[in-house]
Amino acid sequence: MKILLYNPDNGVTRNFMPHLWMFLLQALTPKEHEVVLIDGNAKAMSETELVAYCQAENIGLVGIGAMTRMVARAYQFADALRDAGIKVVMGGPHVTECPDEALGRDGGKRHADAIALGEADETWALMVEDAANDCLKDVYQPETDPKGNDKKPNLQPYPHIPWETLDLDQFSLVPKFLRSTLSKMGAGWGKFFVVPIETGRGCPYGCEFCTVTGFFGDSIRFRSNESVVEELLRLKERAKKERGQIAVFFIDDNLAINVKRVKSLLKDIIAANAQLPWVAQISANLLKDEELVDLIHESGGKWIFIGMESIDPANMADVNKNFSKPGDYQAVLERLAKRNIYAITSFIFGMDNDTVGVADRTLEQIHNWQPGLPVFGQLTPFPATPLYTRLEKSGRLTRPKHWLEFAQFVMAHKPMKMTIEEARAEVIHAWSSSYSPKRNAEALEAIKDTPIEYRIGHLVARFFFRGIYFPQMSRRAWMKLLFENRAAIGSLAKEGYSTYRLSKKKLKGRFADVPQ
Ligand code: B12
Ligand code: SF4
Repeated sequence: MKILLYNPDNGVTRNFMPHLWMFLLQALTPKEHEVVLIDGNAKAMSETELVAYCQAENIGLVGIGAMTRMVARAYQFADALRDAGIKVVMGGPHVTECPDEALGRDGGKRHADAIALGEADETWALMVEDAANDCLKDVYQPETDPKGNDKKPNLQPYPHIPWETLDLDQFSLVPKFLRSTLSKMGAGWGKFFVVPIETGRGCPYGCEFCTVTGFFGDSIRFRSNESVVEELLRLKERAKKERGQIAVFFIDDNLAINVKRVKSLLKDIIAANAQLPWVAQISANLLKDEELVDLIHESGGKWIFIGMESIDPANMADVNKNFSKPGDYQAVLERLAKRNIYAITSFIFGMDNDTVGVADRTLEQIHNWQPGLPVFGQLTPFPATPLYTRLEKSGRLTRPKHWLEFAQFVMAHKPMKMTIEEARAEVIHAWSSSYSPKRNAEALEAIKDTPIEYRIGHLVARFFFRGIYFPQMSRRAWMKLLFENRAAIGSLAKEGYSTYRLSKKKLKGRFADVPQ
């Protein structure tokens, strides 16, 4: 049977990185079946185009994964495929949290022939076999322990994802027309992939708005260091062969949750010379450790995603995230910046103690910090989270099924001290101020003493990261962005060119005395 694994985009913006679940399930598929992957973030398709593709390629089963944010779109694709007689199975956080919706047991339309609840590493092969034998059950769930909890995969051994041979072309971030020219630059920039790798699963912190503790559990399972290092080495080899660049996103929810373990992993990466530029999520409380930050730097860490959420400690207490102290943020960012590591700082507005002006108060703080990539969202009650239950019980949900009527930056409940419209205006104000051409130029100015490659990386990251949250899909939108930032781009290009000429001159001088 030929299987397609499909991840829809959210219809508004695009991710910069493919989803790990697709590669993982592909690796776990029994060998007699062929699996192809399409990520709507990389290859935009309409429902009609996807159906036509599946018919032309004789696809017998489509597996669709989705976060809550893109589930309405996932249902549209699933409906179109099922209407054309193609079997659809679904999995991922949203269908696990709302299984009745996908199966049409809540009175709505049925969207999937079958669903996988929770982690599907150990149920996927059975699902595929049942689909091939035309005997799919409605629900596939991992075995449970005597307490009724899912038995979780222990990640040892970890499936072999064949990065060295996978066709990754759809995921390259370099536009086709620039590939040939850029492949000749330095070590080669003909292709640029951001590849997801996990080193562990689970989080014990249980923040009120988050689905992770409920989904993956509060105890953490780690892969062995050897298996992570081996995967990095294969990726590094591939980047070299293709004259391209590969960066890694360690998608663990908190890479440093066990400090002793992460230090040993980073030391092993350094010892094996398996460094690739990497990004990871680490909470601020764990970044006080100087040795850890040194190891992050030496092992290739470039950007750290920090869920700062709010500069107001009362808000942090409300969402059960007291372990992260706003008073520590500045020192953490300085510690990172000293090693040329920058932070993606994530904030949530519309928390219970937020009032009008929260964006400006937050921006004022951010402007005093080392420049990073701030991102802003509004407090969102995802299904099956403690936050959802609290708001539901107190009758505060204004759109209990907000995912079926997605509206960007519009809250699904009434915040305590401001209106939904005010909260939306705060989020938009924070975004537009943080990524205006003026602010981009200021950020570059603030790091003017760092080597030029860091500053180029910073500006490029600013352009790409914004695209996860704002429409930036068309060539026109990109051209507009580049035009607006032409001053910053021009000055970096000028400096880059003179640095290049200078280094060529120096090289020539060094060889002048060598007999020809
Ligand atoms: C990496 C990541 C991202 C990346 C992008 C996603 C990517 N390309 O990987 C970035 C940083 C861009 C991102 C952004 C967002 N993210 Co995010 N992200 C994650 C993260 C940390 C890892 C995802 C991952 O790969 N997990 C590991 C894999 C193995 O797990 P998995 O995807 O769940 O897959 C397993 C099962 O679910 C199942 N499965 C999954 N799909 C399918 C499909 C089929 C057919 C089957 C059978 C099984 C199956 O099998 C897999 C193996 O067991 C998760 C947290 C987490 N630990 O999962 C949050 C998470 C998915 N993100 C979340 C959210 C909310 C967001 C944002 C909406 C945040 C925001 N406010 O803007 C944005 C949305 C972006 C957008 N464009 O719309 C939530 C989703 C909650 C929910 N119910 O939807 C999560 C769970 C985190 C949280 N705090 O709760 N995210
Ligand atoms: S927000 Fe981060 S730290 Fe909090 S529970 Fe979720 S994954 Fe854990």
